[in-house]
Amino acid sequence: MSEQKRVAAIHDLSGVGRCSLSVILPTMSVMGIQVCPVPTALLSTHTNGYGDVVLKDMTDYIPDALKHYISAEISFDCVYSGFLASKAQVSHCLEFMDSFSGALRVVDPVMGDAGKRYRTYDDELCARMGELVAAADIITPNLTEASILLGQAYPVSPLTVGEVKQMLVKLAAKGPKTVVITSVILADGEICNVGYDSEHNAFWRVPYEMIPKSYPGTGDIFAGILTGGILLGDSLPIAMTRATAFCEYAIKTTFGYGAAPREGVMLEKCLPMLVEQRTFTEYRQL
Ligand code: PXL
Repeated sequence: MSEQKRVAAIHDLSGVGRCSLSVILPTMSVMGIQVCPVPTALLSTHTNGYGDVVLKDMTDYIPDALKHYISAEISFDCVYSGFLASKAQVSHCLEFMDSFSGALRVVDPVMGDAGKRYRTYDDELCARMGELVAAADIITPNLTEASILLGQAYPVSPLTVGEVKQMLVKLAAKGPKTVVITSVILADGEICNVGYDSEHNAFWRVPYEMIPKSYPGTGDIFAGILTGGILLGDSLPIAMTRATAFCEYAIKTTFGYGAAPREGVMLEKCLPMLVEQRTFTEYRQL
């Protein structure tokens, strides 16, 4: 019997720009996890830097694919949702999660970055994302998405540890046991990914070096590796550190080569790092 974990990844497939399924498939596969893509939309490129995008909405496909998986008695160890193309897809993700009892529910509430919403997300879709968050075990918003979910303004200045803990606790109060917020600038000068395990009342931070460029898809890579780590038995701080270490390495590689940011990180050069089974321990308590 295979012990391999199987994940349904409900996310978009963008042809150019190294984000969403294009980066989740290779990273989680290298970790030894079977990723089954459930595309929410097909896009010619991601929506950030290539002008007018061709987008084919896959809303009708998702419930039909789910029906097929149920009738074929296919099960999943995890249902992981990301970029959604319509409000109806929120209901489809909930149906997917409800259909596989015991599956870990991971919601990456992809909605925006650097204080701005992605152009395909409107108020209603952002509001419905809250329903998915409420049903999740683990959520992985960046600071922009965490602010949207909490109905708060995007913080323009660094946050105190107390303010960050408050955001983590308020998000956990919406339902998920585990909350991770990425790209947080702390008042003590550190740039961190921060996490909260509400069952053990434990707060974590994983600092990383800030690079003065932003690459699309790094949040997707982070969420995929974090999910993979948890499925393979990592604790929260170890999985956060594994995901942070890989993103930092991929970003520094890409920055070092001077590649165009809109193309995302140079993943192909970096994947071998994920074969390593060692644990990553550069986390601290928040
Ligand atoms: O990486 C997040 C993301 C996912 N999917 C699409 C995007 C983006 C960010 O720009 O445009 C289509």
